[in-house]
Amino acid sequence: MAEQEVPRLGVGMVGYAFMGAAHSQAWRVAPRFFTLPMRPEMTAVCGRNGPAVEEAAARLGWASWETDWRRLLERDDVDLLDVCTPGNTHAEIAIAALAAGKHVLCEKPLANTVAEAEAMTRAAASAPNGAKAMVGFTYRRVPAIALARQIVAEGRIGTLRHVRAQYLQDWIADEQAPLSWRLDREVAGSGSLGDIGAHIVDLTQFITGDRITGVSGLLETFVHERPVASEFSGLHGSAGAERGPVTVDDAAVFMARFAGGAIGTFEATRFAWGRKNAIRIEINGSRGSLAFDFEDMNVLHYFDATEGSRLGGFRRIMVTEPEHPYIAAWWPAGHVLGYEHAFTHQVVDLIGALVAGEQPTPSFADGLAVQRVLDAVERSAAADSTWTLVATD
Ligand code: SOE
Repeated sequence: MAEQEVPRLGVGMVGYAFMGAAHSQAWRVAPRFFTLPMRPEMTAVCGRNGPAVEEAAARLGWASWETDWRRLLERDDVDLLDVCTPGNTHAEIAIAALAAGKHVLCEKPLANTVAEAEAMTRAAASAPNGAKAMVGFTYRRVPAIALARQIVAEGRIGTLRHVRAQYLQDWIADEQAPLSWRLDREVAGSGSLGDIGAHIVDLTQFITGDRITGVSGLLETFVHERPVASEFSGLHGSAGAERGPVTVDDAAVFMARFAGGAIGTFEATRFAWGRKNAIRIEINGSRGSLAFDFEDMNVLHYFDATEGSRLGGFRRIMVTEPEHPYIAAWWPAGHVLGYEHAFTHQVVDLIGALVAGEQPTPSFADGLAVQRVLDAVERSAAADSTWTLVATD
């Protein structure tokens, strides 16, 4: 399709820090590598600080900027709001955008509470103008993860028995690492549980095609007070003399049952020295196993138990072949992809769904399902790890 024939999608992005930069990269790059049925236009970026958002617009490639997100709803040249702000603002912005008939891409976790996530899901279900909503559980779009989903869906792992998931980081393992909004319950909702535990809940539900039904959880805060940061770049900030309280969990572990009979163990922490962004998922079923580690994100390990014990063994699949999900648009085999590519794939899939008039996934209902698991873990942890059922509709 010639470029001028495809309709445009005016994007307005709220927030321009770490996630905003990753999303900007995706909006910029997606139409240059993928043939898209709609042309995204980086129409406006929004942030409260005028000079800072003006600078970000120029640096990240946005055509204009605003200091109030409500302005984006009034603009006819904005069709979609990309919400890259902390969790405490997601519900208000997303619900208003959907009511105004704008599509929404909202960063994870969907919200800070189940009630907010429910309201957002209702808003998505009743949005005028065919507006659609999607939550940004971006790691689903890592090619090796998408391949893992395919392998499970093809029945190659058989009946699922074990789901083992860890999300390990170390950016606050240093007790002097400064406070960021991610350590403030009012803003972030929870700590490691919502920030990174949410990802492994979504990923395991996505790969298995199953839902977590009950949990027993444990939350811990190791460091209760930290220096207040003056400046932040990505996850790291410069500390001043002032100190403030940490009001979220530093680590979360929980056991889980899946509806299909599998049992799971989950661990999310930002205190695992040496582990930078280690999302590790291992699945064992009646016919085989899968293993993935984001720190080696182009690789998926697959064990096929039907091969027998003499020559059987874990197969290291380099997920960079054109047959693999998303790869054909990129480089020759072995020319590996990185963190930012999954954000590009997210844009590609979102646009594909919008043009087809389909519900993009993960939907707000999927985001709500994750929120309910997080909520059950919190309730369980508050009740001495009592077995707690995950709410359903
Ligand atoms: C910080 O822990 C963080 O940036 C998370 O907020 C992201 O969701 C995760 O993907 C990377 O780490």
